[in-house]
Amino acid sequence: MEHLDHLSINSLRFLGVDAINKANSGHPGIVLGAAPMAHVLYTRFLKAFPKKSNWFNRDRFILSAGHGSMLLYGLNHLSGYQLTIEDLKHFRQIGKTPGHPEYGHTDGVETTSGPLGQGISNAVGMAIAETHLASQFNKPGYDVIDHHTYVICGDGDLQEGVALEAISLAGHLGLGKLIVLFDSNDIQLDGKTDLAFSDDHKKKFESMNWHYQKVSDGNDINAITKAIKKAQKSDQPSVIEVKTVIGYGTSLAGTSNVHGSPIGEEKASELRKTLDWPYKPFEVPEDVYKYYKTKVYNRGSRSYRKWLNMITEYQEKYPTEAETLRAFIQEQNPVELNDLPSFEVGTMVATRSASGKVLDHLSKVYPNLIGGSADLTASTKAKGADGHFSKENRLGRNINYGVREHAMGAITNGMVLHGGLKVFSGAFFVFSDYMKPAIRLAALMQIPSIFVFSHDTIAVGEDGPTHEPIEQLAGLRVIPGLNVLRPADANETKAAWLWAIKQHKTPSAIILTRQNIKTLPCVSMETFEKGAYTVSPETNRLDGILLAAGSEVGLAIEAQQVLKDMGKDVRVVSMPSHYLFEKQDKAYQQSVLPEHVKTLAIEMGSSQSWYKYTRNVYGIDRYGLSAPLEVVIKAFGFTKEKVAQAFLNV
Ligand SMILES: Cc1ncc(C[n+]2csc(CCOP(=O)(O)OP(=O)(O)O)c2C)c(N)n1
Ligand SMILES: [Mg+2]
Repeated sequence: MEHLDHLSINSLRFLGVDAINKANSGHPGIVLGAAPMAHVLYTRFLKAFPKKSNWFNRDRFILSAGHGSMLLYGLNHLSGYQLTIEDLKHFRQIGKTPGHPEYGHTDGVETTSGPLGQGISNAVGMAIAETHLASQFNKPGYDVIDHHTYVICGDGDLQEGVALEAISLAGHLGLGKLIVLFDSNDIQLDGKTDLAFSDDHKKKFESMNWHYQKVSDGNDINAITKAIKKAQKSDQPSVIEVKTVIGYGTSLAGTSNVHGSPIGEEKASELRKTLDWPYKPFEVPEDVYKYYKTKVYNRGSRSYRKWLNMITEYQEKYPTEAETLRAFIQEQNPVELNDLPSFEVGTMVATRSASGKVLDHLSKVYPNLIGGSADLTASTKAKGADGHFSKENRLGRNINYGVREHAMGAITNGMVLHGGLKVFSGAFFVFSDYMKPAIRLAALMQIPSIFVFSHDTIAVGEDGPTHEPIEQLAGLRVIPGLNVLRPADANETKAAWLWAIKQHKTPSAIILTRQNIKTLPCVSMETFEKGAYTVSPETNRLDGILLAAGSEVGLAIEAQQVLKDMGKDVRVVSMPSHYLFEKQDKAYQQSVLPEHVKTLAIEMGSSQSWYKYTRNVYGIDRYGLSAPLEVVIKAFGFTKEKVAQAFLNV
């Protein structure tokens, strides 16, 4: 091994060991074992310019095994990202070096990783985004979009279902520029992987249409280099299983004891002797900084400049494409509510159908809108334009996920993180449970993924309780930073989409009906954006309020009439978004839902999320039934008469 490589790899190892010791918390095992492969990747291959960390055509690198965050921080510090040695000294304190990598928090971090399986699945999304945009914009001699997506993952990542879903899809789609380095150390938290795992990685990956290679010695940087070069040539996604020793060099090497606890001062001194490391904690030899400056920073700078020159020529030769690319990257939003298809008041339209129509329209206005469903396109109507995205048709904007909801969520996030695209996914609402970890991460990362869900209540009917959401609305509404939009009709559906597509930092879940519902008097964007508004006012005096969302708004309006006939003058408030309503000032909130006015919240789902607005909730806190929808709805008392009676009973 070249002297400088040796020195650099040990710098990474000791930055990890010492920062983790100082924090008295962290995962040194992976840092010690995987430092060589990470070093090879950065110094030989990674095309990124640390000074311009958001350069659009950079290679993406994802540390899917996010518990190895100190490896990423070490690499990014040496490479010249905005991450000082002081930041590393504050590992796991409030600051730039949190326990697991956090997107938007630390320069050079491409995604939030740590929940195992998510990072590698995000990477599949990034690789899809790259190849889609490349096919759209590249011209002979002008590969303006041309980068790899690299991943380091561990044993745990590859045990997760979400990763397997994503890997399977990546192989099917032939994402050749996705390269995974697998830190294969046969150890995980609880002990040896063979406690719970005996798959044959080679057979598994090959059967999923991946290019598989093995490097038997994780310290053999020439073998790793060769393998990555070979992987780059494959038109299949590649995995390189690199056999490593967890906690390399320490007396705990090869055991799970070094997975997730600091090795301590004593063992760190021993390690200094074993690895012949005369330097103090956080002392990095100047030659290592110089080496990274030459190999990563300067190489990246040259690639970046070359790309800028290419883009300048591209702009001259292909001004239209160049302008479109610019608009994609800058996320421009040209649409207003009136531009979208109109739905006549009084007509019966399922909000999933309205959503499908709106989406078709938006796909025309936004040539960068891409997405698809998890084998439910016909049901969710969440379908992208320009045909199916496939190995043969990279321009297709409809992604067939198969029945892989969880990966769909993570891949959606990955495409959004890549940039240049607006991305949606579609599934049955009840199966949002299968996607929850990815939805949560979208919210945590503050990225504008759009999750479309249809079949929102017991009105699903015959498919019965397995398919009838109950607690899902409450469950999603409590995710901080996620806007759950439950439109009351076709026009609110339009507004929901418009809101979602204009976001830069907020993910949306748009919750839609399967059944036809009445189109209500037109909503304005202004009132919709307030989260709740009076959709049908009281006539003279305010005897009470019926507060509802989704299909129950129409029902509340019918119940309002029943109550009127009984001499009660009530207001109906539609609340498509708790999230947006919470953002309004007290005065507005009070004007819509005055205190001390009898208020009944109505929703065909868990009562949980309504108690902050009223003590009186007409909800469903048990599972549904299998029967025709009219029968089910009646059985649960969601008729205008029953609702009116419930109001009177309050
Ligand atoms: C979804 C999820 N489940 C559990 C954990 C907790 N956890 C973190 S690392 C780890 C073991 C992972 O093993 P491996 O990937 O082989 O890492 P190594 O021990 O080799 O560093 C576990 C269970 C997690 N981060 N994410
Ligand atoms: Mg392991």
